[in-house]
Amino acid sequence: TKAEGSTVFVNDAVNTIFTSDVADDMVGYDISRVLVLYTGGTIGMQNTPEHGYLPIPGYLSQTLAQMVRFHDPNGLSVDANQTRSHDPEAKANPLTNAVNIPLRLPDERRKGRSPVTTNSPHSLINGTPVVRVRKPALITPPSLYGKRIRYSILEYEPLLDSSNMTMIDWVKIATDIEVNYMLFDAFIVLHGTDTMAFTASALSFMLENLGKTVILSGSQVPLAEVRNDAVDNLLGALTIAGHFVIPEVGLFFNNKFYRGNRTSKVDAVEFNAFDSPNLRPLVNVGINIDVAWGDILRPTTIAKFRSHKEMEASVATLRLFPGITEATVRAFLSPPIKGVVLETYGSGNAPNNRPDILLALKEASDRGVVIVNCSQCKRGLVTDLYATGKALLQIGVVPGSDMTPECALTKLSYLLGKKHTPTECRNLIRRNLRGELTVPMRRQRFTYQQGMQGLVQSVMSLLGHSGSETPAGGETKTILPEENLAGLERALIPMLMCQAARAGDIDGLTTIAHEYSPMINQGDYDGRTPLHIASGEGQTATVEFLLLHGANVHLRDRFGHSPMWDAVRSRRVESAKLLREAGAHFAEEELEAAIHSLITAIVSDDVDMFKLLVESGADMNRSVHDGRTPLHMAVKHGKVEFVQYIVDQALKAKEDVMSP
Ligand code: ASN
Repeated sequence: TKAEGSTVFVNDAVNTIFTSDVADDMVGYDISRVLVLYTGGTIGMQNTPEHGYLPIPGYLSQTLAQMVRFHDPNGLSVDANQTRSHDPEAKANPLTNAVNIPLRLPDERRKGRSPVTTNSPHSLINGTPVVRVRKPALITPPSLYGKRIRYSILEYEPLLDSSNMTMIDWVKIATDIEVNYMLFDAFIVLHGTDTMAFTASALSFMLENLGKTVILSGSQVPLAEVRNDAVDNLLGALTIAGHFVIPEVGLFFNNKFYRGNRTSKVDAVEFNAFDSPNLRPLVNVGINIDVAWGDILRPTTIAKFRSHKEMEASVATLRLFPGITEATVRAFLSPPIKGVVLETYGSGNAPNNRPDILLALKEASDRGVVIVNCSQCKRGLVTDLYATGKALLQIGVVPGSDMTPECALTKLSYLLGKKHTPTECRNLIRRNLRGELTVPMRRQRFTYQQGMQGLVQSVMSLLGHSGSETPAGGETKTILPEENLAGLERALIPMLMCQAARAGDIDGLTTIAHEYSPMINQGDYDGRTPLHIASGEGQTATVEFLLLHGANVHLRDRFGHSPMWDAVRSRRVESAKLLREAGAHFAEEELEAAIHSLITAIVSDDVDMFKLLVESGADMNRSVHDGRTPLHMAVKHGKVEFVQYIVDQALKAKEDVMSP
C-alpha cells in the first residue's frame, strides 16, 4: 500500500513568487505573509523576583528582531522593494529595523493602543468596524526551500497567562483573524499551553469555512531562558505557516503539528506537552517535513470564510467517580446550564445500578440540557457495547465518539451559541464538523485502491511496460515495484487531473477524485492546480466540482497567481463569481497588479473588464506610482462611463459603512 504521509519538500502550489505581467518594477520573489497574534503564555514570559513568571509587553518582538533566525536585516531590502517602493510608509523603520505593513484592528481594540498610523477611514468586515493600521514586520532568512516569511506580531493587551483566558478571548482571536484574513497567507496564535487545547478546539469551530492555515503554539520554557523550546516551536510554526496551505486550526508543539481539536495538554514539565491520542499528527517536522495530506481537511461546500462570535458560556464538564452523589450530579445539571460534557468510564460507561443518577440525567435531558458522553480514557471512543453505556444512550445522552473533553465542551458552546435547538445540537454533536471525531466507516485515509491501479497499469502498458504476471508473447517484461508505482502516481495523477480540468472532463475527474482526492490540490510543474486551470478555462461546472471535492481557492502558482486571478484575466465571469462565493480573494500582490489592469481597462475602454476586476475585489482607491488613482485616469481621458461607475461604487461603499 501507499505510504500514508508523503514527503513534501515544498509545495509549489503554495509558492508566492510573483512576476507581474502589468507592473514592470516588481521582481520575482518568494515571500509568505503571516500574522502572529501574541496572546501571552510562557513563551514571552520573564521570571520576576516578586511574582514568578509573568508575560512582559514588548519583550517577544524586541528579542525576535535581534535573532537572525527570526529576522534577517538583509531581507529588508528585498522586502521593501517588492512591497511598494513608491509607498513611503513601507520603508524600513531604522528604530525597529522592520518594515511597516498594513493590518486591520477592530475599532474598539484600538483604544489605548498606539497604532503607527491610521490612514484610511473605518470600514466594516463582516459587521466588525475596523481601522487599517501599520505595524512593523520582521522577515526570516530564506528557508531551505528559498522562501522568506514576513510576519507581523500583534501583541495583545494585556498579555495573559492562558489560565486567565475566557471565551471572550477566543472571540477576540477569531475576530482578529477574520478582519485580517485577506491580508495574510496564514496565522499563528502564540498562546499559553495551559488552555491551548481549549482555544484550538474552540477556534476550529468558530472559524467557519477556513481556507488558510491557523497554528497555535507556545512553549514550556520562555524564550528568555538560554535553553528553551520557544525557538523550535516558533520557527516550526512559521515554517509550516509559510510553506503550506493547511486549511485547519492546528497546534504545533515539539516538532508535531496536530489537528487542534484533537489535542490535550498531557505533560506539565516535558517539552512534549501535547498529545492527539485519536489522530496521528498532520505534520511531522524532522529532517524532512512530512505532511499527511490524506488526513488534511478538504472543503466540500462552496462558502466564504467567516468567524462565528457567539459562544454559550453556560456549559460544564462533569467527571464521574465511583460514589458520586445525586446532589453533585443535580447541581451540575441545574439551570442556567444548557450543555454538559459527562466524562464517563472506559468506552462510555456509567453506573446502571444508580437510578438516582440516571433519573437526574434523564430529567435534565428532557428539560433540554444537551449532555455529551466522553470517555475519561485518552484513547478510544464511546460505544454502546456495554449495558452501562447503553443506559445513557436510552435517556438521551449523546455519544461523543472519540472527541476530547476539551473539544466536546467547546463544540457544545459553539452549537448552543448558534441558537440551535437541543435536538439540532444533539444531531450536530454526533456529526463530524471539523475532523474532531471519528465517524466509523468514513475513513479519510489515503489508501491505495484497486481501481486506480488498473489505470496506472494500463498507462504503463501503453508505454510498453507491464507487470511480470502478464507476459505477452513470452517476452521478459519490466516489473514495476510498488514504490515506483507510487512515484508514478505522484507524477501522473496531478497531470491527469489538470488535463481533465482543462477539458471540463467531470467524469474523468470523478474517477480520479474518488481514489485520489488528497491530491486534488497538487499542481503541475508550474504549481498550477486543477482549480487554476478550470478557472482560467472558464469550465464553471468543473470549478464547482473541484470546490466541492476539496480544492483550495488560496493556492498560488509559481507566478503568484490565484485561481481567481486566472478566471478574471480570462474574463470568466461565472467562474470568478463561483470562486468568490467559495471565499476567494485577490492576494496582496494581485491587488497591486490589479490597479494596473484597472487603468489599462480605462485607457482601452474595456468596461466589462473594469467591472469584473472591481467585483472581484480590485481596490479602485489604490494608486499607481505617481499617486494617480483610476478616477484620475478616467477623468484625464474623459471616460464618463468609468467616472460614473467609480463614483457610484464609492457611494455604495459609503452607504454600506453607514448602515449597521
Ligand atoms: N501558565 C502558562 C500558560 O498557559 C503555561 C505555558 O504557557 N507553558 O500561559
